[in-house]
Amino acid sequence: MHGEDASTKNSAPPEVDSEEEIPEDHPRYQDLITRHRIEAGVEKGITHLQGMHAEGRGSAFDYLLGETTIPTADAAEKAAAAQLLLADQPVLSVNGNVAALVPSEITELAEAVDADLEINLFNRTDERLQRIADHLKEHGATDLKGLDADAKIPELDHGRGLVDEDGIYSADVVLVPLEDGDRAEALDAMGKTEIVIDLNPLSRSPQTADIPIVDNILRAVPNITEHAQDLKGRSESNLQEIVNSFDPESHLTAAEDRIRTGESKPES
Ligand code: PTJ
Repeated sequence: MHGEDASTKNSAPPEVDSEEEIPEDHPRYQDLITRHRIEAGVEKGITHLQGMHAEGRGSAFDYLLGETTIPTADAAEKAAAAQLLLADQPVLSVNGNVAALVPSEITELAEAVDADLEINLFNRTDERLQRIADHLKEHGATDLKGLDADAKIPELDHGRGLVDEDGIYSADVVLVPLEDGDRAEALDAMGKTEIVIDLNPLSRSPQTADIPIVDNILRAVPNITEHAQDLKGRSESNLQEIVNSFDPESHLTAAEDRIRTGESKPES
């Protein structure tokens, strides 16, 4: 997508009521799908209005990244799959943007790595929690955590610190996509192994993560699932090797270089 004239290529066809109406041959098809899902999420009461701002930021980074999974992001996604398969108690955290963008895909990932799904909201209300739970169930989720909220992330005030005692609170590995930096840091301080999906390589969340993934969640989640399916049955030592050989710093640097210059540096 680099070098395209965004002003002429970005406009959604008017009056799109369902995503099937978005033409698949549109050069920015994936971006239009993303915008449509977030808009539908807000209308359905599952995505917070601030989720639109978050998506706008993400979309700008994705445009500069070339709307593609760069090679080091693919390596991060493979390492994430291996780490989730190695975990004793993996949990995938779901907020209002994640629920709107990848409800089926995150449910499929949870099944592939035998993880729990936990709804964990920055702007927490019982009404939105329930709507997200219903929405995820419509997309195949069966067992959901996050509704009990019987534990608290230390040093994090308000509803955003509330979690389930038998979910995120006691998990060893947590996937936190599109996360606020404070919460990512607080989870890190609890000693969790954190996997973060975030299109901004400079954000505190990926900077804090053990495995940062700078990629669009729309591409990242299905790719982690695919890697997990390929890696199933591998020995623990082989999975650990995959995790150990992933270098978070090089991935963050490669993503930042790509965003700043539009070019991928050759692997050294
Ligand atoms: O549903 P809630 O109440 O939990 O609120 C969710 C949001 C996302 C509003 C909340 O967590 C928030 O304000 O997050 P931030 O601090 O805006 O961070 C969101 C990060 O996600 C930003 O760094 C964006 O660049 C990134 N992002 C946005 N869309 C995508 C993305 N990363 C990957 N894929 C995307 N599609």
